[in-house]
Amino acid sequence: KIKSLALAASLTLAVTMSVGAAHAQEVKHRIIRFGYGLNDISNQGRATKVFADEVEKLSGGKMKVRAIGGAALGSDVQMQQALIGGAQEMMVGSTATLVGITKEMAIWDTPFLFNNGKEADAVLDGPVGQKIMDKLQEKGLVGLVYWENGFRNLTNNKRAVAKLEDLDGIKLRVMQNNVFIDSFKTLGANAVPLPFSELFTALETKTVDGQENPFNTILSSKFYEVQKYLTVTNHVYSPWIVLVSKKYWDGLSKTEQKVLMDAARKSRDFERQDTRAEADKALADLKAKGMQINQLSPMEANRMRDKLSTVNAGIAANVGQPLWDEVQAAVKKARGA
Ligand code: TK8
Repeated sequence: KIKSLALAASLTLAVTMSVGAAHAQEVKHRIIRFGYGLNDISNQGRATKVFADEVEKLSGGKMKVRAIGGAALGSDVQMQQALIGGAQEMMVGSTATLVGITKEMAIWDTPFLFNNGKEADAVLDGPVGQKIMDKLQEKGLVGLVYWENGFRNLTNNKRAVAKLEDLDGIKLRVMQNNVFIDSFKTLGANAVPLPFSELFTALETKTVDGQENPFNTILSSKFYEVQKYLTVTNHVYSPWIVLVSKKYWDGLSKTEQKVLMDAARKSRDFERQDTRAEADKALADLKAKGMQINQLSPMEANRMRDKLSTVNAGIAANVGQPLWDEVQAAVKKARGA
């Protein structure tokens, strides 16, 4: 009797396991709403298309990504909340707008952290980049990969900014993020946090005088139509991050999760290449569109850097010194120093 009970138990276990295994490999028909803030002709839109095509291909046409750009599903912050609540499946947006959820994300807002894309790739794709990404999970978000938003540059309508003092009193839109608010206040500007989705109108109606974003975005969002002056500051490198709702993710089979992960990696590699190629010629395009370009002299760049060192101390205190040190060490390693 005892033997047959044990047999029954092990049979039940075997059946459960094989059902579990089948489930782990199952790929269901799914529609994934993937939201983003820029328009579909932007680098963000192009890479989203690559992601969508790859998901469809890898899932044999079963999983379909509905790409919804232009912040039609809401601003970065609104979409993050929809993902946490399970009302939306995926998005891509700035890491900077995540600091209210995961404070460690502020590390990527450190002014002048990276000198070039190669350094950024090495640190973001390395252990510390993964560690910071993984912190999102306890808040209901799963980060898949970092994309490149890029090095940010300053535009405005008031005056050519060639030195630190030229920033005085310029009403500058910044992302909804304390490090950005602090940074630009420290530099003398009047920093106004606004979602990206409201930015073009705010510039057009002169609610704000200026903004800062990579060349790619200044071009694809047509900011040149409403901004005269551009200063090449490269003051910070912004990553984008591809996110999945954790509620949704946990309901996927292992195979489905792998489809999303593999497609995300492919989209990342495409996106960085595409973004860099576009950035390389964007400055000439913006000039041709009539923007007046200023290069910041090395001396002025150093003055800005010095002023911003107080901001760095604030970030270190906020994310914790050990994490700050870990990132600095990773940057040093990436630099080969
Ligand atoms: C797009 C934003 C944008 C960012 C900003 O949703 O807000 O200025 O650079 O890319 O995430």
